[in-house]
Amino acid sequence: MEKRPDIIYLQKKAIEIRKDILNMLTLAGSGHTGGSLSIVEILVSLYYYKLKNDPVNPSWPGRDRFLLSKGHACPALYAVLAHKGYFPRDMLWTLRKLGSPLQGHPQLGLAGVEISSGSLGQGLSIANGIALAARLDGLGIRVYCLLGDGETNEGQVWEAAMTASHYKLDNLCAIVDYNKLQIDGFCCEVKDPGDLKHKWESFGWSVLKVDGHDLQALMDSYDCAEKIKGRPTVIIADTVKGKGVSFIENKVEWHGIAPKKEECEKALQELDEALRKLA
Ligand SMILES: Cc1ncc(C[n+]2csc(CCOP(=O)(O)OP(=O)(O)O)c2C)c(N)n1
Ligand SMILES: [Mg+2]
Repeated sequence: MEKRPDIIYLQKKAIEIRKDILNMLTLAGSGHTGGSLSIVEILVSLYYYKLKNDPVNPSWPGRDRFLLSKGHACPALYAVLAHKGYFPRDMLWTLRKLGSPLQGHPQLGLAGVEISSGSLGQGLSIANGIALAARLDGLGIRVYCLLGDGETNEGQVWEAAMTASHYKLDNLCAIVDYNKLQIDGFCCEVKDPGDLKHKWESFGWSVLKVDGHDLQALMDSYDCAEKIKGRPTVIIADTVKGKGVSFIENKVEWHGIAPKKEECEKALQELDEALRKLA
């Protein structure tokens, strides 16, 4: 079993990533704030603990693959990739600028980005293909795919879910960012996904539920998923959209807008306070 990083180090890292996300979005003047903030711990626990990866050699064939199917949350992915050393952190401040490789949705070509995404519903199908090919090639890698809960309204997700269980893709782990909100309302009001655990189980998946902001619990769930053989596993990560900033948390209006300068300053103060408490 991999050695676990110090939990305070990871908690601090999560706050630093949140600060970078807010600064990036504020400088860009547009983008997805709530859905980026909700996935920070999911990404930090993957990239700083679970994923076999090599930022110096991002196309190393032996790497585990991470696919951000909910591509609009890419500010979180970009910030984590920069902190891991895939590219210089200064590039973060070019988010959404003309000619920047850091566009509003991820594009292939940027180190660490495995798929272009943004059109919701497609990531799990691609993850199936990668997981199947890896098994045929005897690569011994794992594939992780992060979906939004609203995204699971897409029919393609369920076609992919059937495919994965049909082919017994136990090297595949889906993660659902269960933040209960989507673009213009609460998921249960827009199109109620119902009992997600039940649904995935009936599609032949093994299901784990976890507090999506508890780094230790997330690391446990990735370890547990790896041990489950003969079927794919989905981790339903209970999260709060906008997590970490009081006036952004759980607010539908913070889906597709960036903070203004004053809002960003207020948010950064809150996060600095959280950092001081950890010190
Ligand atoms: C195929 C497709 N339809 C619509 C959109 C527009 N869109 C962007 S984000 C979003 C909401 C997705 O909700 P969820 O998956 O819960 O992600 P969260 O907002 O919670 O991060 C929508 C509908 C899209 N990107 N792709
Ligand atoms: Mg959501």
